[in-house]
Amino acid sequence: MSKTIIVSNRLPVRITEKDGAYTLAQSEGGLATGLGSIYRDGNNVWIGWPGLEVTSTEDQARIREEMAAMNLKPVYLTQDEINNYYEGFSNETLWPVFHYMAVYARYEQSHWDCYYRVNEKFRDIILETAEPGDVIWIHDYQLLLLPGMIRAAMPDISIGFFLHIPFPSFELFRLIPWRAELLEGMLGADLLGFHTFDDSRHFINAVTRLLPINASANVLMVNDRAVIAETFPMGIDYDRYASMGNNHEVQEQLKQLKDNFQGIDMILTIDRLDYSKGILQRLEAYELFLQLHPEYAEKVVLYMIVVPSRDNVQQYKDLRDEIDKLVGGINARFRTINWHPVHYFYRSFPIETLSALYNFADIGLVTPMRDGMNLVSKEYVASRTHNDGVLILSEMAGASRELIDALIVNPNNIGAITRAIEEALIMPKPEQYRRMKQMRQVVAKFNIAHWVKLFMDRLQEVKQIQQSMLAR
Ligand code: GDG
Repeated sequence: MSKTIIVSNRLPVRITEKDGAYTLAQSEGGLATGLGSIYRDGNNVWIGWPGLEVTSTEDQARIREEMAAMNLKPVYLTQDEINNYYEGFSNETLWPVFHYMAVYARYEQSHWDCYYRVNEKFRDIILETAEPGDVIWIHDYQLLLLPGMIRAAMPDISIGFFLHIPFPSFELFRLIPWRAELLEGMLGADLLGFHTFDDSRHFINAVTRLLPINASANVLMVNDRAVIAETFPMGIDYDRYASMGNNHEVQEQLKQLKDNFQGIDMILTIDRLDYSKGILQRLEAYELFLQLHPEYAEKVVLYMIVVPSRDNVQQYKDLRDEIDKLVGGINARFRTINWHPVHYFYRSFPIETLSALYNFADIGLVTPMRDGMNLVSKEYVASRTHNDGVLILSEMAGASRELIDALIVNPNNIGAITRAIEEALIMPKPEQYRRMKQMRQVVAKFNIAHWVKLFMDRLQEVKQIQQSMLAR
């Protein structure tokens, strides 16, 4: 019987080490939830890196065995590979260029060489498992070469690829020294999925500009094989967020928030520490708001969670220091005896705390400079079971194409964010209900299960299209 193989850089488990003993726990991420029903089924499997270096071969074997029972298969990476493939090429070349921050990009031959080798390492482990008739679904920018490498070994197998971050316009993409190799790698897939129409257009455009391949609409002919590039905006587990307000722990925390912030409007922001998230610009906008509206003193707070990430990299360290400085400056300038205008947390929280905050906050403020989709905006919407609250959303987030009833802003326009905060704070309830209801319908319908099904069904269709073209 054929099986489905999911491949991503990280496995959907959290693995922790204490005194030489390893523990595995299911991860709660959106992708893990969405694909859970697939990889746990029958002899399907999810292949990826367990997230930390395991050096001893005995430990590797033991973890491999334990994971096999969970339908997982680890790809072990050495510290050198983590540094060069993951931190290096993935996060210091592809990430900045794909997020339109090319000034941060490094182009190192040694990073590229290692990226290539690690993609081969993934290929070898897939080839131990894959059989003709199987379906392989590869995820994200760390594995752009993998579809091509598998195609070379198994010319007829079904391969889907989904990119979770934006695909940049050609003028950005062309900067990368290994641009043609990257596209050739991606074109090993039969179906390439992107969050937005623009991302898929940018990809098709890059292919036709850089390779001797023609496109007819979204179909690219690669050696007589039709490859299709299409838009699949990713959704969330709507029911989970919509029902979490009934959870005892969430209710307890919600009660505490109500006691602590009586008569105060809360603006909520949640991001991973990253220069693509527009955290500094958002703080500047809030500062300007407080300056222009002294009447809001003691009546509004910005509740800001920044989840630590990559802070061993200088740019990220600098960003963290800048945030510290700005938050300190705003609080020093505007605070009163009873009131801090910014509540800033540099750490992660359990999902129950996020849910309580999503339920409580009057405004969700999501202003990335660039974001493939942005799931936080959808989680906020799904949690608003009373249909009140206002979402302020950057036009640079993929989610802005679907959540058109948010207050949409250009994240570089500080004045526009400030005005959106003003507008959100005085928005009449009926208008809040109207907008939130529309957005909730979208998030409920195009949920994660819908996304997975749409992609898998389409991949099957593409294979049929290819076969009928061959028969002609
Ligand atoms: C890529 C793309 C695209 C955040 N803080 C905590 C926490 N979170 C959870 C949120 C949300 C997720 O992390 C972050 O969502 P993103 O949309 O930013 O997703 P990423 O995986 O970071 O990024 C992005 C996404 O892929 C999907 O394609 O949308 O554009 O960059 O789910 O709730 N969760 C917990 N504690 C926290 O403190 N438990």
